[in-house]
Amino acid sequence: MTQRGLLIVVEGCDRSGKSTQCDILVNSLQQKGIDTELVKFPDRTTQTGKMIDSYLQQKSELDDHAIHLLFSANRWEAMKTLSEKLNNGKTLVVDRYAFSGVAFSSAKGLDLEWCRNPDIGLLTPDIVLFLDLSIDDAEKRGGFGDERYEKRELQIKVRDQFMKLKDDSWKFIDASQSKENVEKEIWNTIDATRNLLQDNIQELQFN
Ligand code: FDM
Ligand code: MG
Repeated sequence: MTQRGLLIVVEGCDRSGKSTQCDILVNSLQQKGIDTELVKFPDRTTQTGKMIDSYLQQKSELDDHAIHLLFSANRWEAMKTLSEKLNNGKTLVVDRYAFSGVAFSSAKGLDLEWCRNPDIGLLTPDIVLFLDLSIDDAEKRGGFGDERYEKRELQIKVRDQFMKLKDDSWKFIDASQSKENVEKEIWNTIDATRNLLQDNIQELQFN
């Protein structure tokens, strides 16, 4: 029987280096001979993803609850494919997941518990890496972009919400270090967790 792949989630505020580090991690895992694929949420290519993309680019307006549910639907529609891949032995590195969903919407003022509900039942990550960077440091990295949420005040609130969501299983990575050092710290964390999980890998869990 093939051992299932790992579901590795990478979270963090904007400009923390998530996407760069996800690419590096996928490459490193592949080089070790581990069948790995990158997944990104929101997936802007699907029908829900196109609505989300238009909203983020401020080309359309949506009620805060409605966009929250769309982000969640965007994950739900991927679950069948992702669980099949994992069960076939593929490891997935996921750039943002439901934690971003709850952190951003609750930072806008929606009730935290209400925000959690639509994501109940999604695949549970084996590892959550949180790329930790202060908003001051994030801003020093050339400022935020033009998308809807890329504003200092909101980013500060999002970070506070992430801190409410974290639990003991999260691995905090100091994202203010050089790219190479962040890469090393992530690799060491993954390697340790992988060894730990290898002998004791559970069936896929749903939260
Ligand atoms: N975002 C992302 C949410 O508000 N909810 C979600 O569920 C997810 C996955 O969308 F500002 C926000 C976070 C970010 C924006 O993300 C787009 P990327 O990673 O910058 O594409
Ligand atoms: Mg962005």
